[in-house]
Amino acid sequence: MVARSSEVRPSAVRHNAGAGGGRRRGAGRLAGLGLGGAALLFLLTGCDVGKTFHGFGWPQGGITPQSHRMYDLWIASCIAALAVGVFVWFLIFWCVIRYRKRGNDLPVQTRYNMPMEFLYTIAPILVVSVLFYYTAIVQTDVNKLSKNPDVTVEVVAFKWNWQFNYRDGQGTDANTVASTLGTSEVIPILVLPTGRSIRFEETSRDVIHSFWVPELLFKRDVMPGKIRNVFEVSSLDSEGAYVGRCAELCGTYHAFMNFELRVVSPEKYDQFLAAKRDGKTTQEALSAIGEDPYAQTTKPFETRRTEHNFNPAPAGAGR
Ligand SMILES: [Cu+2]
Repeated sequence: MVARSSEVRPSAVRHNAGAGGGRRRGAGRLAGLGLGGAALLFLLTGCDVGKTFHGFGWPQGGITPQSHRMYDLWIASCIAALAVGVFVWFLIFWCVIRYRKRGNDLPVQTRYNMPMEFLYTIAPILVVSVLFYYTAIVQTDVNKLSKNPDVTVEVVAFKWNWQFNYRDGQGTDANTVASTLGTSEVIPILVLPTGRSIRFEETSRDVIHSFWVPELLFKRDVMPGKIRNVFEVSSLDSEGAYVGRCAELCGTYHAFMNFELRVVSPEKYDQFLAAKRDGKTTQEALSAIGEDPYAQTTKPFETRRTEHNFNPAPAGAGR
């Protein structure tokens, strides 16, 4: 049975009788809730929320300004989602307890309550608009390309390794001045300087791969054909060795497709590039600038390819 809105039920009368006091109490509770929320927010901003909650599942310690902005967006979105979630849980449990069944009377019906319906509609739109606004700002910043980046490197992916070409300009018309090629025995090392803007121009020789250095908090697909996926970081902030991986399942040895990003000082980078231009190998050039010539963060994988397991004849063949 559905109650018509014109019906006045005993429970409704009881509620209406105390409506003035109830509304005041409701307003008081709402104010208390708002104050509590503000206090919680104040407390949370007092400490490093990201660190306390381990980045809410995102890697911490990004090494570019872009990664810091993406990280902050992630943390803020998580806090917003948690705030909404906790508020909804509170409302659910409050309704369950406050309006649990007390008799056989149908409770007061609140259909066509315009303020409530308006709130249902406007609150999600507001939340989504705020999230969209900040996402658009960060995304635009991350995708921004400058006219004249300090360093341009061409990332060439192939099954199943990487080649890094240091370029003298942007686009396909530029020339490669030095190159590093990965093999099954030696992990390719991409040497880049701190404090300079770097453009990555990606292209693939065969299938779709994905260029991923976890510390950039960023990955971008490497596409075959004429598509050149380009992105930039405005600087690399800390020297060190960072593992890089292919993040797109690209075939049998996809998991072996690792490389290393080695971030060095601008002076060392210039010396490295000069040595490479002089015809030195990447390992010799790294040794010349006092760096470990081999990858520190990953090692070549054992492909376990032998004459016994390489394309073995199917069982029973030849009998
Ligand atoms: Cu791949």
